[in-house]
Amino acid sequence: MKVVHPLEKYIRPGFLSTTSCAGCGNGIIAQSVLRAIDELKIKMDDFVFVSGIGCAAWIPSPFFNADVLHTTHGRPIAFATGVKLGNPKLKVMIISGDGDLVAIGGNHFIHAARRNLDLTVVCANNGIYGMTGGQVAPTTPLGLETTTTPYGNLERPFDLCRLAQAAGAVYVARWTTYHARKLTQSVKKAIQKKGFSFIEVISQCPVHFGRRTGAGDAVTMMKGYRQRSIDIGKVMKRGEQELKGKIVVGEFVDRKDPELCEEIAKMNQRLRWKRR
Ligand SMILES: Cc1ncc(C[n+]2csc(CCOP(=O)(O)OP(=O)(O)O)c2C)c(N)n1
Ligand code: SF4
Ligand SMILES: [Mg+2]
Repeated sequence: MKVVHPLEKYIRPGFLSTTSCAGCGNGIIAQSVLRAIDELKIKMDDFVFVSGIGCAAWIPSPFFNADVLHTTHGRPIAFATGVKLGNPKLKVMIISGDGDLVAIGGNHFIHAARRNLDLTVVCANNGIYGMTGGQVAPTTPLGLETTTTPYGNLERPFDLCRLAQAAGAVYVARWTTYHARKLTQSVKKAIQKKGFSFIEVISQCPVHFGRRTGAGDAVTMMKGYRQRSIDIGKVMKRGEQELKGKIVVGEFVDRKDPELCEEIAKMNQRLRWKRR
């Protein structure tokens, strides 16, 4: 008897193999996203998935059996903005890497959050430029030796969740690939949320981050995620020293704010009345 994976129905026929290296966290992220869609029972036809360039950009493209835009490096949010404004009924989800979204794409990221456009952004944060050979990213931890920081990274990394929060996102959460079930629940919330939702997933790149930096193989990296994670609810009780090296996980923001497409629709309605 042929055993069929319950999520296989969401994969484009003929695209069951993956471009990711063995042990990469991207597969876990793909599974969590598809499981969330499955549990919500939303049709793939209702979605447009958008990614930029990088290993994480291959999570939806070409594998998800839906409309998928594989765009240019740093520009997935710009393309997604056009898609959403063109047809606000669509559910637009961006899945891409940390470099793509917050290095070259950083301005698109903060302004989409500021506008509170109804987009769901899932960032696979492996702390490095994976696809191009392990260069430093704005998420690389201090002191880390990468291809482009052979004597250690001197630049402080961004806290992506705090960045999204400060820019105006209405839903912000961080998980690691160890938290696959919680990630699924979080993606479900983000999809249903009206406005700019951001989920950061700390994800292992065993090939570049793991091997070059001594973080180890995929299993060792994921064990590290489990050991180092601390729930945001427990953070207040801990001192700064105790939080050193920890990964704060959980929901940072879950609130309401006027959403851009709805505000545009209201404005058009007002203008129609005025012209009568
Ligand atoms: C305009 C432009 N600049 C640089 C590149 C080269 N480039 C492709 S992917 C990438 C970084 C990928 O890192 P990230 O977005 O973190 O994705 P990952 O591979 O780590 O998943 C870079 C610098 C490019 N394709 N286009
Ligand atoms: S290079 Fe790293 S991020 Fe890219 S597919 Fe391989 S393990 Fe994943
Ligand atoms: Mg990366």
